[in-house]
Amino acid sequence: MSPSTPRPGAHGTLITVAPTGAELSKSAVPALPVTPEELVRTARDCERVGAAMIHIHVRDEHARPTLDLGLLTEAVAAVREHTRLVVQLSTGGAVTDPEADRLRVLDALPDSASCTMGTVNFGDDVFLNRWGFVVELHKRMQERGIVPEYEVFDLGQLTALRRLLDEHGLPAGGHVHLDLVMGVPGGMPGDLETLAAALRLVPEGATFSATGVGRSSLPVLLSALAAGGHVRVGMEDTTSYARGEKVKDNAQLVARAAGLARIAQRPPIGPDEARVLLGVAV
Ligand code: KMH
Ligand code: ZN
Repeated sequence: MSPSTPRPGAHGTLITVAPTGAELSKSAVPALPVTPEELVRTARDCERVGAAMIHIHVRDEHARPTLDLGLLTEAVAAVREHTRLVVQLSTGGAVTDPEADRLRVLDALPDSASCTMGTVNFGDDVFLNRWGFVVELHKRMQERGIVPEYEVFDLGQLTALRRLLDEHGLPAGGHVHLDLVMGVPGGMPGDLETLAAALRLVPEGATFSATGVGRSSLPVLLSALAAGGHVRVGMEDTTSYARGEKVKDNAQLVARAAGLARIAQRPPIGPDEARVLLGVAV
């Protein structure tokens, strides 16, 4: 497909939900889905109101973040059994997770997996993504037919993405999709000007979504829709719905994104269209 031909599904909006993440504690945020049952319920609720893909981090029986392969495999199977959502596993994990565990995530054989394009300060921590590690993730996903979503926390990581594609070829599925993760303390800010600057560096023919962390959630959502992009929302990224109002659940955030996408005349696409858009095998 030539870069000038719109991809199937490109006239609508792909909404990804990131329901849990690895940073928040269940005790601080009781609405956070952490058990397999809560994950499946969230996935179903979010699919019903417009999500087409789910970005999953799992928790252990103490609600602590884990990259346990058994739990990841069960989560993939459970979400597939109860929804049509494109299932994406996080290979980012928590900032403390070793590289070997993060690579092993791919053995759970999700449809898609995240692949962060470089190291970034992450609040008081460092989210480490060495070049050699990024290349290894990219190659293993190529071998296993897993479609990456390249996570971009700062503008230089878009240059790294171009280098990755030049040196190691297109990902599984043949299409490049990336997510601009904006507003992380230490990464690029979540505002219109930075989104516009990032768009100049997005590889030709690629699709993008954007995620605004914390207070940047709404400005990034609105800017991404206006720019013809896709969006990621969820409690991994924000727990505040409005000034002084906590998020009730993930579906509330998806429903708001879906409503805005409709207003923008780019209604949410379903999971089947998302598969075509991303190059995920049907
Ligand atoms: N939890 C962050 C350190 C990803 O999922 O790939 C990394 C993260 C990115 O959430
Ligand atoms: Zn994540």
